[in-house]
Amino acid sequence: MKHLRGKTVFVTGASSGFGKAIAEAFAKNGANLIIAARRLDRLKILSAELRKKFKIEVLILALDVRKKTEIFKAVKNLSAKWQNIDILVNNAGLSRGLDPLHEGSIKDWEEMLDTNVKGLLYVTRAVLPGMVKRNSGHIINIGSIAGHEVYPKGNVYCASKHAVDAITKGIRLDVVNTDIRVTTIDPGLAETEFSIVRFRGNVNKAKSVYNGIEALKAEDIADAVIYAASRPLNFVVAEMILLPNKQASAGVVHRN
Ligand code: NDP
Ligand code: 8X3
Repeated sequence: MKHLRGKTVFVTGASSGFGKAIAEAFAKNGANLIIAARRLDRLKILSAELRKKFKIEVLILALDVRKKTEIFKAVKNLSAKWQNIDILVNNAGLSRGLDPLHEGSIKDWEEMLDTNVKGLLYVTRAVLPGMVKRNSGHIINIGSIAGHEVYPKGNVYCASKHAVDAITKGIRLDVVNTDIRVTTIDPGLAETEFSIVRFRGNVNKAKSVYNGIEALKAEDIADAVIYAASRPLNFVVAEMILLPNKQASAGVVHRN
């Protein structure tokens, strides 16, 4: 797509699932990429594949979005070539556990809030000033249906995604006098490593989340991101909710 060729796109959580598919989709459209996550080995493999296949440039950042000092340092130290980030995709995130609040693990809550909320804020705070200065850019947050509705035992994860929804709206208000665009893409059930992480490696339990439905694929989310990113500059996709056809709401799923 001509709008995306040569753009600099920063994708957090690019080592797996949506982030990896989003990076691939931007690469396919000729964008240059900054890919970030904690698992450097995976980023190296992805980077080599994308460079070779799409002849684009890729910068790898080994980054834990919970570590604010490292984030600000990494963004500040970007070379001139990489400094002008056109599109930031705040995708890094996770769920831990599925428990009633009175039995929930405080450690799990902190990990979700530190990653999904504070991590997204830190990365945005580091990147957005450059966009404001240049009067151009696009922030694309990966929210969730869990940012619109709460499902049983989803308490803190849902709260973290409600926060992403509020932050997205807040940024859009704060940059309304600029040409910057702010989008949230909010999927329902999509089969990635998300549930494996939620259930700490219990693959069978993770699989059962998607039993009897055709869940969304990471590529479906990447398609939506590319749609939003490639609209003309006067057009902002403010919010998109993406559900598999047999999911009617966060908690209502018809399984065959
Ligand atoms: P995956 O588990 O497949 O991918 C999660 C990504 O986030 C990984 O690349 C992981 O990288 C990265 N990540 C997690 N914690 C950190 C951290 N502290 N610092 C940097 N990167 C981190 O899950 P998905 O692709 O499904 O999830 C992506 C986003 O989509 C999340 O925000 C999730 O909440 C959201 N979402 C998922 C849905 C689903 O059903 N799958 C539906 C709606 C929203 P690494 O571990 O290498 O750091
Ligand atoms: C992930 C979607 O409904 O599995 O955000 O929590 S859900």
